[in-house]
Amino acid sequence: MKPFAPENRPNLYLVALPLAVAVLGLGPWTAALALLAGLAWRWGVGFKALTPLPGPPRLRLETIGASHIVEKARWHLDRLGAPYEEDRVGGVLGILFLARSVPRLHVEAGASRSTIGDSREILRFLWGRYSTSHPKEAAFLQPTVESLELERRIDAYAEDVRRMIYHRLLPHRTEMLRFWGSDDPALPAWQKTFMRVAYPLLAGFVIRGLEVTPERSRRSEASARAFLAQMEQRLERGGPVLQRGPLHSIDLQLAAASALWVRPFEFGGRWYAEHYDLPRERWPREIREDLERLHEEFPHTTAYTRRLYAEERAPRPRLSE
Ligand SMILES: N[C@@H](CCC(=O)N[C@@H](CS)C(=O)NCC(=O)O)C(=O)O
Repeated sequence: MKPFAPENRPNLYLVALPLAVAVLGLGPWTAALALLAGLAWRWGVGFKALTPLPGPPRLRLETIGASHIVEKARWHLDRLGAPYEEDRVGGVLGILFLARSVPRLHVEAGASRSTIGDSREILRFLWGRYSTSHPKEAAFLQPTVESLELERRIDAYAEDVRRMIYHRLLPHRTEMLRFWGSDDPALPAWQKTFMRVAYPLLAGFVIRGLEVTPERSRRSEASARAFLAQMEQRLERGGPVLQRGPLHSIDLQLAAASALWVRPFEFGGRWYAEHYDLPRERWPREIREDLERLHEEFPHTTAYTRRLYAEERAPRPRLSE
């Protein structure tokens, strides 16, 4: 989502070329030469990127603001201590312009570059990459039959929570824009301006794309409650979710998926708290009251989520590679 970055400039040039040809009335030979120049530029940029990078592959996590699915990947990287950089984009823009979802983990090694575009696959990659080099730190990522089955159900619950929150928050433009990054000083100005100007378009896109209708939201709310009722039983004694053994990735996944309604202060880390989060008093009152009713209804999940965030969310020391 950086159209003006040096590696994307040839693409911009090629997109603008037909317009320039029409406006300037360039003949076929000049147009062909201009096209060849653009293709050569793009080819050169591509080859430059093939230069091997020194050291191990670099990890870059592409994210948006208030996403609990992004938070799942970010928290796992932080807890593992994997060295990575975060690359934030304004909410909804990536899916609207590039048809891609977040989180996306880019593994950059110069000549070979890969991208993983699904949070579950990111967790499997981290387990594969770090389980032998750092077995102690990566142990919480080990998948089991039970954890994979729960992961599938937590992902479905996370989608229900997202629909519940969008349904309530989309009519509140200022608050929604803050969650999408309108106050983030690190986001490019064009993204923030676009989000503000095109808010009705973005909101409509979310409503259609994620089926944020009153009926679907009601059904999501019922499924989320049914799932939480089962988690309450599992967490009666204070956790962990698997009811034995040390803390596991599945605990982090449940806490991250619940974070949008539990609202732990530590969600997303320091940058998020400063530029995305809304203090309690700035939440629209009816939404806040609705969410706080869930705290009373599901006290074990609420307490467990708060505890994990307070005790386990701080990034671990970076692993040596
Ligand atoms: N199954 C995917 C779902 C990811 C997903 O739905 N991400 C949302 C954010 S919660 C997204 O990409 N939204 C588009 C955007 O805001 O650019 C995963 O687990 O990674």
